Amino acid sequence: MKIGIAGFSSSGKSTVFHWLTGDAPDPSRSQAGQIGNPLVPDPRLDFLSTLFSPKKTTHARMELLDTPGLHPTERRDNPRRLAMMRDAGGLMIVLNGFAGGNWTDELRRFREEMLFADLEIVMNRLDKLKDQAKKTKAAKLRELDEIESALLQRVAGCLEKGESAAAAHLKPDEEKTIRSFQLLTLKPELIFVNIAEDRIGKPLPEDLLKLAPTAMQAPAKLEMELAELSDADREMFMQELNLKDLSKGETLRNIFHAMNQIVFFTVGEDECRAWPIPKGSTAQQGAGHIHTDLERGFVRAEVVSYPDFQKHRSMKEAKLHGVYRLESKTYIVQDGDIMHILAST
Ligand SMILES: Nc1nc2c(ncn2[C@@H]2O[C@H](COP(=O)(O)OP(=O)(O)OP(=O)(O)O)[C@@H](O)[C@H]2O)c(=O)[nH]1
Ligand SMILES: [Mg+2]
Repeated sequence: MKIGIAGFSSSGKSTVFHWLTGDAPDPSRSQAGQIGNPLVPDPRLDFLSTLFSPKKTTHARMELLDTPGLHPTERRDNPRRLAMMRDAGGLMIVLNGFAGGNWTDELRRFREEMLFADLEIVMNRLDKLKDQAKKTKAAKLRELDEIESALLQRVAGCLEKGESAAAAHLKPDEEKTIRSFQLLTLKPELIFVNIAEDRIGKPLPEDLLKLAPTAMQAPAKLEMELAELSDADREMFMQELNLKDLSKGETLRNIFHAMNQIVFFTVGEDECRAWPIPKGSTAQQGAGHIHTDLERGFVRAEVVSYPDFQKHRSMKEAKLHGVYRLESKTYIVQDGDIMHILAST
């Protein structure tokens, strides 16, 4: 899943991209959007790896796309920039927490840009459907257009009230009908405030949390500079700054979860691995991420939840203690499950 780093210009997106991916922004690629693939650190996988000492440990990775920022006043180029965000499956919205502006206001204005852009797409499509209705003769096609039209009117109703398209609470099949429009306000999002040193340890403002309850903050630029120091120097600076932990790992995990992604683990002496899947996936769908043959030939999944595995440390011990389960293809995978897929090939 591609996650777009979005925001107004100069909010610190490329700095955040550099911090999270380790890739320095390449100016020649900034217009097209630079992509990086950071892995998602997971202490659970590290623990499993100490148990099995496998030849290989493979963390989940995600795809981050650094997009050029929207200009708040010179908006000529904004449509193209918004289009880049559309292509992403989710958004990390970076607010400028180092230049002294009002973050809540910045978020409100950014959301407004997204709402207007979505409304424009929805209205254009509604106009088109209206024209089409006059020409289309086939009853079946007319019916499909009417369904789509009613759906889009519902979405437009939300957008006009200043609510996101997500507030229309679309059912999965409805969501599918309008998926191709890639509405920005339908995407999962994480609000990230890129703060300056003087905000370390202070909570986010209440009015911002009211708008975005899962918003988080970190001093991206400072943390990147700290990462380049020797361990001793880093500790010294961190103490001086009253910075308890570096938050890159937590930020990556937060993004991952905000995008409705979870992992399941496979373990063994060859490889311990985290497999990213959308939340709500079935065991059979999860198996398909490993190999299509495992999905096709799926018979059962041997499953132990992470806390149980942590306690008993092997499938065998889990079995002895009654926390080992055999699940069918419709089982909904839980974050951290240790799974072994049994398939007929
Ligand atoms: N003091 C301070 N400056 C920062 C911080 N983050 C970014 N900057 C500075 O702000 C300027 C813009 O940062 P970028 O990361 O390039 O911002 P951007 O959002 O990618 O900008 P566009 O791509 O042009 O929209 C640069 O000069 C950065 O050095 C920060 O946390 N603290
Ligand atoms: Mg940038």
